[in-house]
Amino acid sequence: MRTVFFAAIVLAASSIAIAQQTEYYGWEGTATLLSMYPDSCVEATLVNDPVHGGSQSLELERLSDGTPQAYVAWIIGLTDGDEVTASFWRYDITPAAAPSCRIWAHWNDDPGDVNGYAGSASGNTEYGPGTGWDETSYTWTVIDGHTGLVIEARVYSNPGDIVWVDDMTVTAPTGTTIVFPGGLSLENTTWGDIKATF
Ligand SMILES: [Ca+2]
Repeated sequence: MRTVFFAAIVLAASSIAIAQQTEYYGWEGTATLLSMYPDSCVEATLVNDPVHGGSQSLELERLSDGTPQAYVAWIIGLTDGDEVTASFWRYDITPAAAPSCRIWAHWNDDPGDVNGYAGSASGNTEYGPGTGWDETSYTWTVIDGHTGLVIEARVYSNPGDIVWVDDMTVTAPTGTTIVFPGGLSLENTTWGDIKATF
């Protein structure tokens, strides 16, 4: 996944004339999540069935009573007025009932810590048809001086509920950094390290 991340940087650096960049993540490697909140709120596993694309998807089993926030992408270097669109495919087969999955996000104004939190950024309130795979997406517009956004997959509504996620796409302005699971060695990485790679 490190290769994917550096490829993303090269792509970003080579497309300065283009306003937006789009990156893709399909859980085909070994990384599951960037982080989560609260701690131990989900069990995240890579599985071979069901799969939307490739040979693996992300399985999320809710462990906590509170709504789990599974961090699947992190966009750094945003400024007011920027637009970020994220989408992923989700799988559940219980129409109008749990388990269900939503795409959501929160602001994170600390570019050196994926666990930084600067308030909810809302998301797509639809739970989907619950008839197998469907794609959910949302577009966030940056306000109030926020500089980072963390995309979440949320699992509703009870401990033991399981959903699957696959084929994620994030579009953000050129010049920002899109981080996917496994894309950074977060515990050893500072914003200075990130800047130094450009
Ligand atoms: Ca996949």
